[in-house]
Amino acid sequence: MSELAPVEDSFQGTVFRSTGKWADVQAADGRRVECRLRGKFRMEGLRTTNPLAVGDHVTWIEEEDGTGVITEIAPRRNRIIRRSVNLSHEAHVVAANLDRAWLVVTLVEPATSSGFVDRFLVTAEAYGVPTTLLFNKVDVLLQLGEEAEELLASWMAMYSEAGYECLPISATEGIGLEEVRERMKGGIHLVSGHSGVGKSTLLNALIPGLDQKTAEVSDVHNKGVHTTTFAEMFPLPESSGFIIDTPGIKGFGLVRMEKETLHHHFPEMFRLLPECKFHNCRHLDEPGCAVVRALETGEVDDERYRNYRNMVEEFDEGPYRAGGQRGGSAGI
Ligand SMILES: Nc1nc2c(ncn2[C@@H]2O[C@H](COP(=O)(O)OP(=O)(O)O)[C@@H](O)[C@H]2O)c(=O)[nH]1
Ligand SMILES: [Mg+2]
Ligand SMILES: [Zn+2]
Repeated sequence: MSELAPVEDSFQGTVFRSTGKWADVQAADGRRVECRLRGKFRMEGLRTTNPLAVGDHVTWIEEEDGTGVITEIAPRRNRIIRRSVNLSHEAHVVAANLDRAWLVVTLVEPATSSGFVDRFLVTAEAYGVPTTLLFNKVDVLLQLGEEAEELLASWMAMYSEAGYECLPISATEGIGLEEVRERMKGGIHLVSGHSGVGKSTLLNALIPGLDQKTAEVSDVHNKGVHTTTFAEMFPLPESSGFIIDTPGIKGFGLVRMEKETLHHHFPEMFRLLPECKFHNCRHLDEPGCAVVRALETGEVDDERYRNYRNMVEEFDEGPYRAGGQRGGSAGI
């Protein structure tokens, strides 16, 4: 008589929706299974309200009733967390294992500020998530004439020189979307940006049949009702990629960032650090600073630098202050 326990078949998959203890998991072959967690899981020593997040890679075994039991959560490559709404010491993991963030920016209707963009980019850097800027509504810009076109060109120059991929698109006219589709084949992608910039319109264009509510609908019928913080992930057609929509989340939240190393998250400044006289130069008022020199040649953009200084000041005064209400975390 053998004393070996029977070997259970286990499967690999990715969580594409998660509400508390249950998660919807998609297997590599496209099969979808509703799974629950076995026992207690604690990832990375974090106290989280949700042990499972969208984007988590899991192992599960099948139950007789067709549901699954998750036995393992793979270590996360990265994750976005937010402070839980109810319990201030617990974090809510919004999404995990992101390959890329796509920040939708509009220069008109509505105008996005570079301060907002830079805050997002700094946080994405700190989380280790590469970001592409999508300049949406270029159809509107093109109708506004030369000045508007120059504005777009200057923004694209500012961010591509800083090291970010920039794509001009129009979600309604289909401009530039083929490139976005191509770039999203495979991997997990997060779409973010201010309200009204066209995120839902973009998702609808990328995923036919998705039918996410856009401004025209939601403004009339359910003004300001988008309060859910549960992210949802949708499979992209004709690809193994996923796209994440985060309704009600305007930016990345809660990342531990030290005031002293904030400048590490500005890639164009970080590149210059070895050329500064002091190895721990913060590019503020130190002598022999290569970043300050680069401002004169235009190698570092004034506006990016100004936004950096503003963030440093906010650390000193405000909500990011170490030991302050947010415990030294920068929330956006
Ligand atoms: N002209 C133009 N309008 C757009 C474009 N993309 C989105 N919109 C419009 O902008 C408004 C807000 O779009 P929506 O997708 O709801 O924005 P969200 O809040 O970011 O999800 C809607 O009226 C869309 O039709 C675009 O590329 N060009
Ligand atoms: Mg929307
Ligand atoms: Zn310096």
